[in-house]
Amino acid sequence: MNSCDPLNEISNIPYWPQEFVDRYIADGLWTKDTFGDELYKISSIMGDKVAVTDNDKKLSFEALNKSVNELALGFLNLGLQKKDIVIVQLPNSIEFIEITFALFRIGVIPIFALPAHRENELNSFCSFTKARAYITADMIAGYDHCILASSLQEKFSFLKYVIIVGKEDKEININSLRNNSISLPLPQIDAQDIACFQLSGGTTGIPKLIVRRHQDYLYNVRACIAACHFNKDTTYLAVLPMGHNFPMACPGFIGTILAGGHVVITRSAVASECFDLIEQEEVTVTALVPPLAMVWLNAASIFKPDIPSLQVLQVGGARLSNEAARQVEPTLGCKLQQVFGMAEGLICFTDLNDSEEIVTTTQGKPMSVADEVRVVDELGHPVPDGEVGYILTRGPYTIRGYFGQNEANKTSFTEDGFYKSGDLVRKIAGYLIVEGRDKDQIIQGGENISIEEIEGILIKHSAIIDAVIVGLPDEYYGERICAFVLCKTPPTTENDLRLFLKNQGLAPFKIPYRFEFLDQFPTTGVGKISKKELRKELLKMHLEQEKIKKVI
Ligand code: J2J
Repeated sequence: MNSCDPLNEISNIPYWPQEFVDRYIADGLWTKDTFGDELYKISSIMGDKVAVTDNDKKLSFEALNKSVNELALGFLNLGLQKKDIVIVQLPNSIEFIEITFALFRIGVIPIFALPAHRENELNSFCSFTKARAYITADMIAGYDHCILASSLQEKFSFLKYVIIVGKEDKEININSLRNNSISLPLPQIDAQDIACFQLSGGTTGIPKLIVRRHQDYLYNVRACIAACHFNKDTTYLAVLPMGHNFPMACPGFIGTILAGGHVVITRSAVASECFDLIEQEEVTVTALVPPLAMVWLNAASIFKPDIPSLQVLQVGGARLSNEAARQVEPTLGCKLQQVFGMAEGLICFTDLNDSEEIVTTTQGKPMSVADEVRVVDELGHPVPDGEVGYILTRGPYTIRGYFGQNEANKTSFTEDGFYKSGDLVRKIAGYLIVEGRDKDQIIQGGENISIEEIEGILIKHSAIIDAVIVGLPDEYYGERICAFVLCKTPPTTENDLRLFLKNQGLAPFKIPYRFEFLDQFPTTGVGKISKKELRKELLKMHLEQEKIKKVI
Protein backbone atom coordinates (compact mmCIF):
# COMPACT_ATOMS: atom_id res chain seq x y z
CA MET A 1 0.00 0.00 0.00
CA ASN A 2 1.19 3.53 -0.68
CA SER A 3 0.62 6.18 1.91
CA CYS A 4 -1.87 8.88 1.10
CA ASP A 5 -3.64 11.82 2.63
CA PRO A 6 -6.65 10.21 4.30
CA LEU A 7 -8.88 13.27 4.07
CA ASN A 8 -8.12 13.68 0.44
CA GLU A 9 -8.77 9.99 -0.09
CA ILE A 10 -12.03 10.10 1.82
CA SER A 11 -13.40 12.64 -0.62
CA ASN A 12 -12.02 10.51 -3.44
CA ILE A 13 -13.47 7.09 -2.64
CA PRO A 14 -15.14 5.30 -5.54
CA TYR A 15 -18.88 5.77 -5.15
CA TRP A 16 -22.04 4.57 -6.86
CA PRO A 17 -23.12 6.65 -9.89
CA GLN A 18 -26.09 8.97 -9.22
CA GLU A 19 -28.60 6.78 -11.10
CA PHE A 20 -27.82 3.88 -8.76
CA VAL A 21 -27.99 6.11 -5.67
CA ASP A 22 -31.39 7.36 -6.81
CA ARG A 23 -32.60 3.83 -7.49
CA TYR A 24 -31.46 2.38 -4.17
CA ILE A 25 -33.09 5.27 -2.31
CA ALA A 26 -36.30 5.13 -4.37
CA ASP A 27 -36.54 1.37 -3.79
CA GLY A 28 -36.24 1.93 -0.04
CA LEU A 29 -32.98 -0.02 0.23
CA TRP A 30 -30.92 2.94 1.36
CA THR A 31 -32.52 5.03 4.07
CA LYS A 32 -31.52 8.01 6.18
CA ASP A 33 -30.95 5.75 9.20
CA THR A 34 -27.61 5.22 10.90
CA PHE A 35 -26.32 2.49 13.23
CA GLY A 36 -26.25 4.86 16.19
CA ASP A 37 -29.93 5.73 15.74
CA GLU A 38 -30.90 2.12 15.19
CA LEU A 39 -29.44 1.21 18.58
CA TYR A 40 -31.51 3.97 20.24
CA LYS A 41 -34.65 2.65 18.56
CA ILE A 42 -34.17 -1.01 19.41
CA SER A 43 -33.13 -0.28 22.99
CA SER A 44 -36.22 1.79 23.59
CA ILE A 45 -38.33 -1.14 22.36
CA MET A 46 -36.40 -3.93 24.11
CA GLY A 47 -35.61 -2.11 27.38
CA ASP A 48 -34.30 -4.47 30.01
CA LYS A 49 -34.20 -7.58 27.80
CA VAL A 50 -30.68 -9.01 27.75
CA ALA A 51 -28.79 -7.92 24.64
CA VAL A 52 -25.32 -9.32 25.30
CA THR A 53 -23.77 -12.02 27.47
CA ASP A 54 -20.02 -12.39 27.89
CA ASN A 55 -19.21 -15.01 30.55
CA ASP A 56 -20.70 -13.63 33.75
CA LYS A 57 -21.25 -10.12 32.33
CA LYS A 58 -24.67 -9.33 30.91
CA LEU A 59 -25.99 -6.09 29.42
CA SER A 60 -29.60 -5.25 28.72
CA PHE A 61 -30.50 -3.20 25.65
CA GLU A 62 -31.00 -0.13 27.83
CA ALA A 63 -27.69 -0.66 29.62
CA LEU A 64 -25.88 -1.23 26.32
CA ASN A 65 -27.30 1.94 24.86
CA LYS A 66 -26.34 3.92 27.97
CA SER A 67 -22.85 2.51 28.03
CA VAL A 68 -22.42 3.25 24.31
CA ASN A 69 -23.38 6.86 24.97
CA GLU A 70 -20.94 7.17 27.85
CA LEU A 71 -18.14 5.80 25.74
CA ALA A 72 -19.06 8.00 22.78
CA LEU A 73 -18.79 11.05 25.06
CA GLY A 74 -15.57 9.68 26.53
CA PHE A 75 -14.03 9.44 23.07
CA LEU A 76 -15.13 13.00 22.25
CA ASN A 77 -13.79 14.34 25.54
CA LEU A 78 -10.50 12.65 24.85
CA GLY A 79 -10.20 14.60 21.61
CA LEU A 80 -11.39 12.20 18.94
CA GLN A 81 -13.61 13.80 16.31
CA LYS A 82 -15.99 12.81 13.57
CA LYS A 83 -14.03 11.45 10.53
CA ASP A 84 -10.98 10.50 12.61
CA ILE A 85 -9.78 7.02 11.77
CA VAL A 86 -8.94 4.58 14.57
CA ILE A 87 -7.72 1.00 14.58
CA VAL A 88 -9.78 -1.39 16.67
CA GLN A 89 -8.11 -4.71 17.45
CA LEU A 90 -10.00 -6.51 20.17
CA PRO A 91 -10.83 -10.03 21.20
CA ASN A 92 -14.47 -11.09 21.22
CA SER A 93 -15.92 -9.20 24.18
CA ILE A 94 -18.74 -6.96 25.36
CA GLU A 95 -16.36 -4.03 24.98
CA PHE A 96 -16.06 -4.86 21.28
CA ILE A 97 -19.77 -4.20 20.87
CA GLU A 98 -19.84 -1.10 23.08
CA ILE A 99 -16.85 0.47 21.35
CA THR A 100 -18.12 -0.33 17.85
CA PHE A 101 -21.49 1.31 18.45
CA ALA A 102 -19.89 4.25 20.32
CA LEU A 103 -17.63 4.97 17.35
CA PHE A 104 -20.56 4.60 14.92
CA ARG A 105 -22.49 7.10 17.00
CA ILE A 106 -19.86 9.84 16.77
CA GLY A 107 -18.66 9.18 13.22
CA VAL A 108 -15.16 8.12 14.27
CA ILE A 109 -14.20 5.47 11.73
CA PRO A 110 -12.89 2.12 12.99
CA ILE A 111 -10.64 -0.15 10.96
CA PHE A 112 -11.39 -3.63 12.27
CA ALA A 113 -8.03 -5.37 12.52
CA LEU A 114 -8.30 -9.05 13.39
CA PRO A 115 -6.63 -10.31 16.59
CA ALA A 116 -4.20 -12.37 14.51
CA HIS A 117 -2.87 -9.29 12.69
CA ARG A 118 0.62 -8.23 13.68
CA GLU A 119 2.98 -5.33 13.14
CA ASN A 120 3.06 -5.67 9.34
CA GLU A 121 -0.67 -5.25 8.94
CA LEU A 122 -0.94 -2.57 11.63
CA ASN A 123 1.97 -0.58 10.18
CA SER A 124 0.23 -0.60 6.87
CA PHE A 125 -3.18 0.46 8.28
CA CYS A 126 -1.54 3.27 10.25
CA SER A 127 0.59 4.69 7.50
CA PHE A 128 -2.16 4.34 4.96
CA THR A 129 -4.88 6.07 6.97
CA LYS A 130 -2.98 8.26 9.47
CA ALA A 131 -5.00 6.60 12.20
CA ARG A 132 -5.27 8.75 15.34
CA ALA A 133 -5.89 6.01 17.86
CA TYR A 134 -5.28 2.33 18.44
CA ILE A 135 -7.92 0.66 20.58
CA THR A 136 -6.84 -2.74 21.76
CA ALA A 137 -6.64 -5.11 24.72
CA ASP A 138 -3.58 -5.55 26.91
CA MET A 139 -3.27 -9.21 25.96
CA ILE A 140 -4.97 -11.15 23.19
CA ALA A 141 -4.36 -14.88 23.11
CA GLY A 142 -1.06 -14.48 24.95
CA TYR A 143 0.25 -11.66 22.75
CA ASP A 144 1.11 -8.34 24.40
CA HIS A 145 -0.61 -5.58 22.46
CA CYS A 146 0.80 -2.85 24.72
CA ILE A 147 4.24 -3.57 23.28
CA LEU A 148 2.84 -3.48 19.77
CA ALA A 149 1.09 -0.19 20.61
CA SER A 150 4.35 1.41 21.85
CA SER A 151 6.15 0.33 18.72
CA LEU A 152 3.41 1.84 16.54
CA GLN A 153 3.46 5.10 18.49
CA GLU A 154 7.24 5.36 18.11
CA LYS A 155 6.88 5.08 14.36
CA PHE A 156 3.77 7.15 13.78
CA SER A 157 3.56 10.55 15.48
CA PHE A 158 -0.03 11.00 14.31
CA LEU A 159 -1.11 7.94 16.36
CA LYS A 160 -1.99 10.07 19.35
CA TYR A 161 -3.96 7.74 21.57
CA VAL A 162 -3.62 4.17 22.68
CA ILE A 163 -6.78 3.03 24.43
CA ILE A 164 -6.61 -0.24 26.29
CA VAL A 165 -9.31 -2.65 27.37
CA GLY A 166 -7.85 -4.54 30.30
CA LYS A 167 -5.09 -3.56 32.74
CA GLU A 168 -6.01 -0.41 34.62
CA ASP A 169 -2.53 1.10 34.81
CA LYS A 170 -1.58 1.14 31.15
CA GLU A 171 -2.10 3.96 28.69
CA ILE A 172 -5.66 5.28 28.50
CA ASN A 173 -8.01 2.74 29.96
CA ILE A 174 -11.41 2.33 28.41
CA ASN A 175 -13.12 2.53 31.81
CA SER A 176 -11.51 5.87 32.62
CA LEU A 177 -13.16 7.22 29.46
CA ARG A 178 -16.60 6.16 30.66
CA ASN A 179 -16.19 7.88 34.02
CA ASN A 180 -14.84 11.03 32.52
CA SER A 181 -17.60 12.01 30.19
CA ILE A 182 -18.62 15.62 30.41
CA SER A 183 -21.73 16.08 28.32
CA LEU A 184 -20.96 17.29 24.82
CA PRO A 185 -23.32 17.44 21.85
CA LEU A 186 -22.91 14.34 19.72
CA PRO A 187 -22.06 15.14 16.09
CA GLN A 188 -24.71 14.75 13.40
CA ILE A 189 -24.14 11.51 11.48
CA ASP A 190 -25.63 11.06 8.03
CA ALA A 191 -26.39 7.83 6.24
CA GLN A 192 -23.75 8.47 3.58
CA ASP A 193 -21.06 9.00 6.23
CA ILE A 194 -18.50 6.24 6.58
CA ALA A 195 -19.36 3.77 9.34
CA CYS A 196 -16.19 1.67 9.25
CA PHE A 197 -13.45 0.07 7.24
CA GLN A 198 -13.73 -3.64 6.64
CA LEU A 199 -10.71 -5.59 5.40
CA SER A 200 -10.45 -7.59 2.22
CA GLY A 201 -10.20 -11.31 2.94
CA GLY A 202 -7.61 -12.07 0.26
CA THR A 203 -4.99 -14.64 1.11
CA THR A 204 -2.12 -12.69 -0.41
CA GLY A 205 -0.51 -9.49 0.83
CA ILE A 206 -1.81 -6.95 3.28
CA PRO A 207 -5.61 -6.63 3.41
CA LYS A 208 -7.09 -3.78 1.43
CA LEU A 209 -9.42 -1.28 3.07
CA ILE A 210 -13.11 -1.45 2.29
CA VAL A 211 -15.24 1.56 3.08
CA ARG A 212 -18.65 0.71 4.46
CA ARG A 213 -21.09 3.59 4.88
CA HIS A 214 -24.14 3.62 7.12
CA GLN A 215 -26.48 3.47 4.12
CA ASP A 216 -24.99 0.37 2.48
CA TYR A 217 -23.79 -1.45 5.60
CA LEU A 218 -27.12 -0.94 7.36
CA TYR A 219 -28.88 -2.25 4.27
CA ASN A 220 -26.45 -5.20 4.34
CA VAL A 221 -27.42 -5.94 7.96
CA ARG A 222 -31.14 -5.49 7.38
CA ALA A 223 -31.18 -7.72 4.30
CA CYS A 224 -29.23 -10.40 6.22
CA ILE A 225 -31.67 -10.19 9.14
CA ALA A 226 -34.54 -10.76 6.71
CA ALA A 227 -32.79 -13.57 4.82
CA CYS A 228 -31.85 -15.40 8.04
CA HIS A 229 -35.12 -14.67 9.88
CA PHE A 230 -33.33 -13.16 12.89
CA ASN A 231 -35.70 -11.74 15.48
CA LYS A 232 -36.02 -11.08 19.22
CA ASP A 233 -35.93 -14.83 19.89
CA THR A 234 -32.57 -15.26 18.16
CA THR A 235 -29.60 -16.09 20.38
CA TYR A 236 -26.41 -15.81 18.36
CA LEU A 237 -23.11 -17.25 19.51
CA ALA A 238 -20.20 -15.08 18.33
CA VAL A 239 -17.34 -17.53 17.83
CA LEU A 240 -15.45 -16.14 14.83
CA PRO A 241 -13.43 -12.96 15.45
CA MET A 242 -16.06 -10.27 15.75
CA GLY A 243 -14.22 -7.74 13.56
CA HIS A 244 -14.75 -9.91 10.49
CA ASN A 245 -17.64 -9.00 8.22
CA PHE A 246 -19.37 -12.39 8.60
CA PRO A 247 -19.83 -12.48 12.42
CA MET A 248 -20.19 -8.70 12.51
CA ALA A 249 -22.86 -7.86 9.98
CA CYS A 250 -24.08 -10.93 8.07
CA PRO A 251 -26.24 -10.80 10.22
CA GLY A 252 -23.68 -11.40 12.98
CA PHE A 253 -23.69 -9.54 16.26
CA ILE A 254 -24.93 -6.26 14.80
CA GLY A 255 -27.81 -8.02 13.07
CA THR A 256 -28.73 -9.90 16.24
CA ILE A 257 -28.83 -6.69 18.28
CA LEU A 258 -30.76 -4.70 15.70
CA ALA A 259 -33.28 -7.58 15.48
CA GLY A 260 -33.75 -7.43 19.26
CA GLY A 261 -31.99 -10.76 19.83
CA HIS A 262 -29.31 -11.89 22.25
CA VAL A 263 -25.58 -12.07 21.47
CA VAL A 264 -23.55 -14.61 23.44
CA ILE A 265 -19.82 -14.04 23.20
CA THR A 266 -17.05 -16.58 23.41
CA ARG A 267 -13.29 -16.18 23.15
CA SER A 268 -12.81 -19.90 22.71
CA ALA A 269 -13.73 -21.78 19.58
CA VAL A 270 -13.05 -25.14 21.25
CA ALA A 271 -16.01 -27.34 20.36
CA SER A 272 -16.72 -28.80 23.81
CA GLU A 273 -16.66 -25.34 25.46
CA CYS A 274 -18.93 -23.92 22.78
CA PHE A 275 -21.34 -26.87 23.09
CA ASP A 276 -21.60 -26.15 26.83
CA LEU A 277 -22.30 -22.49 26.14
CA ILE A 278 -24.88 -23.32 23.49
CA GLU A 279 -26.65 -25.55 25.99
CA GLN A 280 -26.41 -23.09 28.87
CA GLU A 281 -27.47 -19.95 26.96
CA GLU A 282 -29.90 -21.73 24.63
CA VAL A 283 -28.10 -20.48 21.56
CA THR A 284 -30.20 -20.76 18.39
CA VAL A 285 -27.65 -19.91 15.71
CA THR A 286 -23.92 -19.57 15.21
CA ALA A 287 -21.51 -19.01 12.34
CA LEU A 288 -18.31 -20.89 11.54
CA VAL A 289 -15.71 -21.18 8.81
CA PRO A 290 -15.39 -24.70 7.31
CA PRO A 291 -12.19 -25.81 9.12
CA LEU A 292 -13.84 -25.05 12.44
CA ALA A 293 -17.09 -26.68 11.37
CA MET A 294 -15.15 -29.85 10.52
CA VAL A 295 -13.53 -29.90 13.95
CA TRP A 296 -16.93 -29.34 15.62
CA LEU A 297 -18.47 -32.15 13.58
CA ASN A 298 -15.73 -34.50 14.66
CA ALA A 299 -16.13 -33.44 18.31
CA ALA A 300 -19.92 -33.78 18.13
CA SER A 301 -19.65 -37.30 16.76
CA ILE A 302 -17.56 -38.20 19.83
CA PHE A 303 -19.22 -36.13 22.61
CA LYS A 304 -22.82 -36.25 21.35
CA PRO A 305 -23.64 -32.84 22.86
CA ASP A 306 -27.15 -32.10 24.06
CA ILE A 307 -27.86 -28.89 22.15
CA PRO A 308 -31.50 -28.96 21.00
CA SER A 309 -31.74 -25.14 21.07
CA LEU A 310 -29.34 -24.85 18.14
CA GLN A 311 -31.47 -24.44 15.04
CA VAL A 312 -29.01 -23.19 12.46
CA LEU A 313 -25.30 -23.49 11.77
CA GLN A 314 -24.13 -20.93 9.24
CA VAL A 315 -20.97 -21.97 7.44
CA GLY A 316 -19.10 -19.67 5.08
CA GLY A 317 -15.79 -18.08 4.26
CA ALA A 318 -14.47 -20.99 2.23
CA ARG A 319 -15.99 -23.91 0.40
CA LEU A 320 -17.62 -26.48 2.65
CA SER A 321 -17.41 -29.85 0.92
CA ASN A 322 -20.69 -31.54 0.06
CA GLU A 323 -19.64 -34.47 2.27
CA ALA A 324 -19.13 -32.26 5.32
CA ALA A 325 -22.33 -30.36 4.54
CA ARG A 326 -24.29 -33.63 4.63
CA GLN A 327 -22.97 -34.42 8.11
CA VAL A 328 -24.23 -31.21 9.75
CA GLU A 329 -27.87 -32.06 10.36
CA PRO A 330 -27.38 -35.69 11.48
CA THR A 331 -24.39 -34.84 13.69
CA LEU A 332 -25.36 -31.51 15.25
CA GLY A 333 -29.14 -31.83 14.98
CA CYS A 334 -29.50 -28.38 13.40
CA LYS A 335 -30.01 -27.03 9.90
CA LEU A 336 -27.07 -25.96 7.79
CA GLN A 337 -27.09 -22.57 6.13
CA GLN A 338 -24.31 -22.06 3.61
CA VAL A 339 -23.01 -18.52 3.26
CA PHE A 340 -20.90 -17.26 0.39
CA GLY A 341 -19.92 -13.73 1.24
CA MET A 342 -17.23 -11.15 0.92
CA ALA A 343 -16.33 -8.05 2.88
CA GLU A 344 -16.58 -6.11 -0.40
CA GLY A 345 -20.32 -6.79 -0.40
CA LEU A 346 -22.23 -9.64 -2.05
CA ILE A 347 -23.70 -12.21 0.32
CA CYS A 348 -25.40 -15.42 -0.75
CA PHE A 349 -27.36 -17.70 1.56
CA THR A 350 -29.08 -21.02 1.21
CA ASP A 351 -32.58 -20.72 2.61
CA LEU A 352 -33.75 -22.72 5.61
CA ASN A 353 -36.58 -24.07 3.45
CA ASP A 354 -34.34 -25.15 0.58
CA SER A 355 -34.14 -28.88 -0.13
CA GLU A 356 -31.36 -30.90 1.44
CA GLU A 357 -29.78 -31.26 -1.99
CA ILE A 358 -29.59 -27.47 -2.46
CA VAL A 359 -28.33 -26.81 1.08
CA THR A 360 -25.58 -29.41 0.87
CA THR A 361 -24.38 -28.78 -2.67
CA THR A 362 -24.73 -25.03 -3.27
CA GLN A 363 -23.61 -21.83 -1.62
CA GLY A 364 -26.99 -20.20 -1.96
CA LYS A 365 -28.51 -17.26 -3.80
CA PRO A 366 -27.65 -13.57 -3.64
CA MET A 367 -29.67 -12.18 -0.74
CA SER A 368 -30.96 -9.03 -2.43
CA VAL A 369 -33.13 -8.64 -5.50
CA ALA A 370 -30.92 -5.67 -6.29
CA ASP A 371 -27.75 -7.80 -6.45
CA GLU A 372 -26.49 -8.09 -10.00
CA VAL A 373 -24.42 -11.20 -10.61
CA ARG A 374 -22.75 -12.22 -13.86
CA VAL A 375 -20.73 -15.34 -14.55
CA VAL A 376 -18.21 -14.71 -17.31
CA ASP A 377 -15.26 -16.24 -19.12
CA GLU A 378 -11.75 -14.80 -19.15
CA LEU A 379 -12.72 -12.23 -21.76
CA GLY A 380 -15.69 -11.07 -19.72
CA HIS A 381 -18.33 -12.77 -21.90
CA PRO A 382 -21.25 -14.41 -20.09
CA VAL A 383 -21.10 -18.21 -19.86
CA PRO A 384 -24.29 -20.30 -20.03
CA ASP A 385 -25.97 -21.41 -16.80
CA GLY A 386 -24.30 -24.48 -15.33
CA GLU A 387 -20.85 -23.63 -16.70
CA VAL A 388 -17.95 -22.46 -14.60
CA GLY A 389 -16.90 -18.82 -14.91
CA TYR A 390 -15.69 -15.84 -12.94
CA ILE A 391 -18.23 -14.07 -10.78
CA LEU A 392 -18.82 -10.37 -11.28
CA THR A 393 -21.14 -8.51 -8.95
CA ARG A 394 -22.50 -5.07 -8.15
CA GLY A 395 -25.35 -3.87 -6.01
CA PRO A 396 -26.55 -1.68 -3.15
CA TYR A 397 -24.07 -3.06 -0.63
CA THR A 398 -21.14 -3.96 -2.89
CA ILE A 399 -18.38 -1.38 -3.02
CA ARG A 400 -17.32 0.26 -6.26
CA GLY A 401 -13.61 0.38 -5.37
CA TYR A 402 -11.11 -0.05 -2.53
CA PHE A 403 -9.89 2.87 -0.45
CA GLY A 404 -6.78 4.50 -1.97
CA GLN A 405 -6.15 1.77 -4.53
CA ASN A 406 -6.48 3.52 -7.86
CA GLU A 407 -4.32 0.98 -9.63
CA ALA A 408 -5.74 -2.18 -7.99
CA ASN A 409 -9.26 -0.87 -8.62
CA LYS A 410 -8.65 -1.02 -12.37
CA THR A 411 -8.14 -4.78 -12.15
CA SER A 412 -10.58 -5.61 -9.35
CA PHE A 413 -13.55 -3.74 -10.82
CA THR A 414 -14.96 -3.56 -14.33
CA GLU A 415 -15.51 -0.20 -15.98
CA ASP A 416 -19.22 -0.48 -15.28
CA GLY A 417 -18.63 -1.06 -11.58
CA PHE A 418 -18.79 -4.83 -11.14
CA TYR A 419 -16.48 -6.28 -8.48
CA LYS A 420 -14.31 -9.17 -9.69
CA SER A 421 -13.76 -11.32 -6.63
CA GLY A 422 -11.69 -13.92 -8.50
CA ASP A 423 -14.07 -16.70 -7.44
CA LEU A 424 -14.99 -19.33 -9.98
CA VAL A 425 -18.64 -20.26 -9.76
CA ARG A 426 -21.43 -22.10 -11.54
CA LYS A 427 -24.96 -20.78 -11.53
CA ILE A 428 -27.81 -23.28 -11.58
CA ALA A 429 -31.39 -22.10 -11.26
CA GLY A 430 -30.20 -18.95 -9.48
CA TYR A 431 -28.03 -20.84 -6.98
CA LEU A 432 -24.27 -20.41 -6.98
CA ILE A 433 -21.77 -23.21 -6.55
CA VAL A 434 -18.27 -22.03 -5.74
CA GLU A 435 -15.78 -24.09 -7.74
CA GLY A 436 -12.60 -22.43 -6.54
CA ARG A 437 -10.59 -19.31 -7.08
CA ASP A 438 -8.77 -18.22 -10.18
CA LYS A 439 -5.34 -19.16 -8.85
CA ASP A 440 -6.60 -22.11 -6.86
CA GLN A 441 -6.33 -24.95 -9.36
CA ILE A 442 -3.61 -27.48 -9.85
CA ILE A 443 -2.32 -27.95 -13.35
CA GLN A 444 -0.20 -31.09 -13.34
CA GLY A 445 1.44 -31.96 -16.62
CA GLY A 446 -1.17 -29.88 -18.43
CA GLU A 447 -4.12 -31.58 -16.72
CA ASN A 448 -6.47 -29.33 -14.75
CA ILE A 449 -7.13 -31.04 -11.44
CA SER A 450 -10.18 -30.36 -9.33
CA ILE A 451 -8.93 -29.81 -5.81
CA GLU A 452 -12.45 -30.19 -4.47
CA GLU A 453 -12.88 -33.67 -5.94
CA ILE A 454 -9.81 -35.05 -4.15
CA GLU A 455 -10.51 -33.22 -0.87
CA GLY A 456 -14.11 -34.41 -0.99
CA ILE A 457 -13.07 -38.05 -1.27
CA LEU A 458 -10.31 -37.82 1.32
CA ILE A 459 -12.63 -36.51 4.02
CA LYS A 460 -14.88 -39.53 3.51
CA HIS A 461 -12.08 -41.63 5.02
CA SER A 462 -13.04 -42.56 8.58
CA ALA A 463 -9.70 -41.45 10.05
CA ILE A 464 -9.68 -37.99 8.48
CA ILE A 465 -11.04 -34.78 10.00
CA ASP A 466 -10.06 -32.45 7.17
CA ALA A 467 -7.88 -32.46 4.07
CA VAL A 468 -6.40 -29.77 1.85
CA ILE A 469 -4.84 -30.18 -1.54
CA VAL A 470 -2.15 -27.78 -2.76
CA GLY A 471 0.21 -27.77 -5.72
CA LEU A 472 3.93 -28.23 -5.26
CA PRO A 473 5.91 -26.43 -7.98
CA ASP A 474 7.69 -29.01 -10.13
CA GLU A 475 10.20 -28.59 -12.92
CA TYR A 476 8.79 -31.37 -15.06
CA TYR A 477 5.04 -31.40 -14.31
CA GLY A 478 4.61 -27.67 -13.57
CA GLU A 479 2.85 -28.64 -10.35
CA ARG A 480 2.31 -31.84 -8.39
CA ILE A 481 -0.56 -32.68 -6.12
CA CYS A 482 0.17 -32.66 -2.42
CA ALA A 483 -2.36 -33.55 0.28
CA PHE A 484 -2.22 -32.13 3.79
CA VAL A 485 -4.35 -34.14 6.19
CA LEU A 486 -5.62 -33.71 9.71
CA CYS A 487 -6.25 -37.13 11.27
CA LYS A 488 -8.40 -38.46 14.05
CA THR A 489 -6.85 -40.93 16.46
CA PRO A 490 -5.81 -43.55 15.54
CA PRO A 491 -4.35 -41.95 12.43
CA THR A 492 -3.90 -43.55 9.04
CA THR A 493 -0.99 -44.08 6.64
CA GLU A 494 -0.05 -42.73 3.26
CA ASN A 495 -0.44 -46.16 1.66
CA ASP A 496 -3.86 -46.63 3.16
CA LEU A 497 -4.95 -43.25 1.77
CA ARG A 498 -3.62 -44.03 -1.71
CA LEU A 499 -5.52 -47.30 -1.73
CA PHE A 500 -8.64 -45.62 -0.41
CA LEU A 501 -8.56 -42.97 -3.14
CA LYS A 502 -8.03 -45.64 -5.77
CA ASN A 503 -10.92 -47.75 -4.43
CA GLN A 504 -13.14 -44.68 -4.46
CA GLY A 505 -12.58 -44.49 -8.20
CA LEU A 506 -10.23 -41.52 -8.31
CA ALA A 507 -8.22 -41.46 -11.54
CA PRO A 508 -4.63 -42.53 -10.85
CA PHE A 509 -3.15 -39.23 -12.09
CA LYS A 510 -5.18 -37.40 -9.44
CA ILE A 511 -3.81 -39.43 -6.54
CA PRO A 512 -1.54 -37.08 -4.56
CA TYR A 513 2.15 -37.45 -5.16
CA ARG A 514 2.80 -36.55 -1.58
CA PHE A 515 0.93 -36.68 1.75
CA GLU A 516 1.75 -34.59 4.79
CA PHE A 517 0.13 -35.30 8.17
CA LEU A 518 -0.39 -32.24 10.37
CA ASP A 519 -1.76 -31.69 13.89
CA GLN A 520 -3.40 -28.47 12.82
CA PHE A 521 -3.69 -26.35 9.71
CA PRO A 522 -2.26 -22.83 9.50
CA THR A 523 -5.16 -20.40 9.33
CA THR A 524 -5.91 -16.82 8.29
CA GLY A 525 -7.11 -14.24 10.81
CA VAL A 526 -10.69 -15.45 10.60
CA GLY A 527 -9.79 -19.15 10.68
CA LYS A 528 -9.86 -20.13 7.01
CA ILE A 529 -7.12 -22.57 6.05
CA SER A 530 -4.25 -20.54 4.70
CA LYS A 531 -3.21 -22.23 1.47
CA LYS A 532 -0.55 -19.60 1.12
CA GLU A 533 1.08 -20.78 4.38
CA LEU A 534 0.65 -24.44 3.39
CA ARG A 535 2.33 -23.83 0.05
CA LYS A 536 5.17 -21.98 1.79
CA GLU A 537 5.55 -24.84 4.26
CA LEU A 538 5.52 -27.39 1.46
CA LEU A 539 8.14 -25.54 -0.52
CA LYS A 540 10.34 -25.24 2.55
CA MET A 541 10.07 -28.98 3.27
CA HIS A 542 10.72 -29.78 -0.37
CA LEU A 543 13.82 -27.57 -0.60
CA GLU A 544 15.20 -29.06 2.60
CA GLN A 545 14.72 -32.57 1.22
CA GLU A 546 16.38 -31.60 -2.03
CA LYS A 547 19.34 -30.25 -0.03
CA ILE A 548 19.61 -33.51 1.90
CA LYS A 549 19.46 -35.51 -1.36
CA LYS A 550 22.34 -33.44 -2.79
CA VAL A 551 24.45 -34.00 0.33
CA ILE A 552 23.84 -37.74 0.15
C1 J2J B 1 -16.31 -20.70 -1.03
N1 J2J B 1 -15.59 -19.57 -0.86
C2 J2J B 1 -16.08 -18.65 -0.03
C3 J2J B 1 -18.02 -20.04 0.46
C4 J2J B 1 -16.48 -16.88 1.18
C5 J2J B 1 -20.06 -14.14 4.91
C6 J2J B 1 -19.31 -15.27 4.75
C7 J2J B 1 -17.98 -15.17 4.42
C8 J2J B 1 -17.37 -13.94 4.24
C9 J2J B 1 -15.94 -13.88 3.88
C10 J2J B 1 -18.13 -12.80 4.40
C11 J2J B 1 -17.30 -18.82 0.67
N2 J2J B 1 -17.48 -20.94 -0.38
N3 J2J B 1 -19.15 -20.33 1.10
O1 J2J B 1 -17.61 -11.57 4.24
O2 J2J B 1 -20.21 -11.81 4.88
C12 J2J B 1 -14.32 -16.89 -0.11
C13 J2J B 1 -14.43 -16.31 -1.51
C14 J2J B 1 -14.68 -14.84 -1.24
C15 J2J B 1 -13.81 -14.60 -0.03
C16 J2J B 1 -14.25 -13.41 0.80
C17 J2J B 1 -19.48 -12.91 4.74
N4 J2J B 1 -17.51 -17.71 1.41
N5 J2J B 1 -15.60 -17.43 0.34
O3 J2J B 1 -15.26 -14.89 3.90
O4 J2J B 1 -13.95 -11.00 2.60
O5 J2J B 1 -13.21 -16.51 -2.15
O6 J2J B 1 -15.47 -12.69 3.48
O7 J2J B 1 -14.33 -14.01 -2.33
O8 J2J B 1 -13.08 -12.68 4.27
O9 J2J B 1 -13.94 -15.82 0.73
O10 J2J B 1 -13.54 -13.40 1.99
P1 J2J B 1 -13.95 -12.36 3.13
